[in-house]
Amino acid sequence: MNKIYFLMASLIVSMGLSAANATPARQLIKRLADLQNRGIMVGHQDDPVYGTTWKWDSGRSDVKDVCGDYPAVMGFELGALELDSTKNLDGVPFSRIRQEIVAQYKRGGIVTLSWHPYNPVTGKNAWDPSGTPLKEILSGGAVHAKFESWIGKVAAFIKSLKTDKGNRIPVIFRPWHEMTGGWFWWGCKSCTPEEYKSIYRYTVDRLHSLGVDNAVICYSPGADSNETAERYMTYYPGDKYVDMLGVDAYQYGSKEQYIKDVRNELAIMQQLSTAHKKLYALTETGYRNTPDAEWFTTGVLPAISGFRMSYVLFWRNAWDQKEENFGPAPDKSCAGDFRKFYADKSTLFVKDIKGKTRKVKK
Ligand code: BMA
Repeated sequence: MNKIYFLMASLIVSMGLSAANATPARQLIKRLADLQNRGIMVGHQDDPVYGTTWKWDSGRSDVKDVCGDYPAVMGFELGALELDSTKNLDGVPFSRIRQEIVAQYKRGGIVTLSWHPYNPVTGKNAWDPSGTPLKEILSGGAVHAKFESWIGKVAAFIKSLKTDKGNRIPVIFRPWHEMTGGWFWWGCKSCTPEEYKSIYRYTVDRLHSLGVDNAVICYSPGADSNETAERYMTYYPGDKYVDMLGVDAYQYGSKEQYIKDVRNELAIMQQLSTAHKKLYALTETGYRNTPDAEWFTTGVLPAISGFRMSYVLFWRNAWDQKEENFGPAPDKSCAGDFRKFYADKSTLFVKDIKGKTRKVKK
């Protein structure tokens, strides 16, 4: 009797403790799992820091200027943090990024971080795939030490994301993305899948050993028209290292092809997400300058509809590169169509996710 009582009591205590002690990352995973039952969240990279015709204003957003609400997910970029720069590679101050992450968290939104670090061997930017940098990192020595210090800087930044009360803000961190392409120094031209997996595991282990408990880790290959589950998993570091499956898929050719390719990617990810018990999302998408005025409702919606996934994120409306414009904006021909996309009951913006109620179709 005593033994049974003791067992039950310790079970109750451990359940209580595990709920109370869930890390910010685990809490976010749970929230994301709940939210995907309500719809697909819509995200935008660098949303509150610059847009198609403005930069560095505060309280502004191209998405909000079009539909009256902020995106549910905001993406921010860490590239150049590793060099101790005060601004990222797109000129956004890290202090501003931190401030916007806190603001997004306060309004009930979600944050995701990308990272395009410089090549640690050549000192050129992320788009320098020359040599075998991962081999050099893994073989120890000066490059390894530099790499280790870079992960330390990322850890310090993620740990510094806190509310006024000092609680850590959870974020989705998406390291070493688009490795299936050959353009980054961690991509398929510059390393073997095993080297890639080692670097990925090292990164996640190091973040955790440095005390990062607020990062949900997302694995994001680039899309491929001939995607298969096997190809998708080529660089997968293992269930222990990943919380979310992602894919970066843009429209380059016809809309029909885009819809077909994205649906194929998402169908594969849906199966994998069930088998591996992971979340999944369309982590980057867009159609350069959105030349199709109805792209959001006739391209994106048919591509994502029916999937019980976490989010879709439109890449940035770059202030510094005119040809890099992927989200909506008031002066773009797709603005009216984006309002229809916003009104669709399957898409979720920040107001839709902060409360407990489902979005009501207008
Ligand atoms: C890439 C491009 C680059 C940018 C980088 C980090 O996809 O948009 O122009 O520097 O992301 O934001």
